[in-house]
Amino acid sequence: MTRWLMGALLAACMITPGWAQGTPSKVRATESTGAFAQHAPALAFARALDEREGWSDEWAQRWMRTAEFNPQVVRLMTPAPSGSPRNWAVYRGRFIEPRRIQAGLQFWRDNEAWLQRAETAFGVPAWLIVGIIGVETLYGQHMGSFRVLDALSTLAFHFPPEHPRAQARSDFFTGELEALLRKSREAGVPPTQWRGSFAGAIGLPQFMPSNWSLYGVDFDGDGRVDLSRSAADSIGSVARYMQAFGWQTGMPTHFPIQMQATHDALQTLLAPSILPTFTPEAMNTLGARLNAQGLTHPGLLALVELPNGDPARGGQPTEFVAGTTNFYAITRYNQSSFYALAVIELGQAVEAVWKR
Ligand SMILES: [Ca+2]
Repeated sequence: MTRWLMGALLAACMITPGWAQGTPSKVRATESTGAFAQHAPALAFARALDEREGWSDEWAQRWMRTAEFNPQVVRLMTPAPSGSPRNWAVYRGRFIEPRRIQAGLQFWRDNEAWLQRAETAFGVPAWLIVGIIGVETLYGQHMGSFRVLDALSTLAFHFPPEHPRAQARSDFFTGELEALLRKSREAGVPPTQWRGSFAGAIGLPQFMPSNWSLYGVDFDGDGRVDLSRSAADSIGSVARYMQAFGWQTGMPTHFPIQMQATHDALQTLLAPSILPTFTPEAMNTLGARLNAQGLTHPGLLALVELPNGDPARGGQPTEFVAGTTNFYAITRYNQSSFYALAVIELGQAVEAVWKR
């Protein structure tokens, strides 16, 4: 058994154990044996943070020294060699399936009042929240067992250099490591205690630490935001996040398209990617034919391309939909049109059964 596997199994047995609300002075780092104990850039980062925050107990430096390098995190973050073409049908099949729809129905049943309250407070529909939490973690069943402090330290200081945006990503994860240290101190929780994905996302909605601080909601009113164990807090936080990123109550997410565009027109339509850019009339004129509802949509649209593998090797033809600004808002959670459409279809599939 590899050390990583052993760590993962151990972590799985103690995912987000309960903690008492502590105070920073009592939550002391007792070991200083991590791989980052001798890592000059990491320690310089921590020293600067301690100085900036006025942490005279050297909170950041002490915890930085306990962080471990995790090679599995680097492997998972390294881009796969470009090979098989993207396939929406395969991706969709992983999420829009009976087991996940059933679990979504149970989640809706268990949390009906919270979902309703979120809808009222933030204008974000229950089906969208159910879709997001279902795609992210299967309603809390797959929240990740990586030690978040190790994952973020590894990605901040050893980001795979072959990634096309390595420096920007490394900066991003340094910011998230800072947010984790700050959040932990505020909550009186040892930074080593958080478990999450290999990218450092935490809890039922897989929030990054900075999002936890910015958009976390104590929806059940117990005095803290708990995204690992409180479905209510997770529901409120997802709703607040979607509201903050421009969700507009009542606006559809997308419309069907009958594709009749020429090759050149298609390139024009795809150039802005998922950013809504075209009026319905312009899109229709370029050959992406909308139905009556799409044609009367008052806002801008994006042509969303959904390849189904390589048609020359048995793949189905590429599908297209017209995404509204609400479709775009979902991609602020995860920048992928496959992700956004899976969230929409899962949430609406669960809602269809719920309302039956
Ligand atoms: Ca709470």
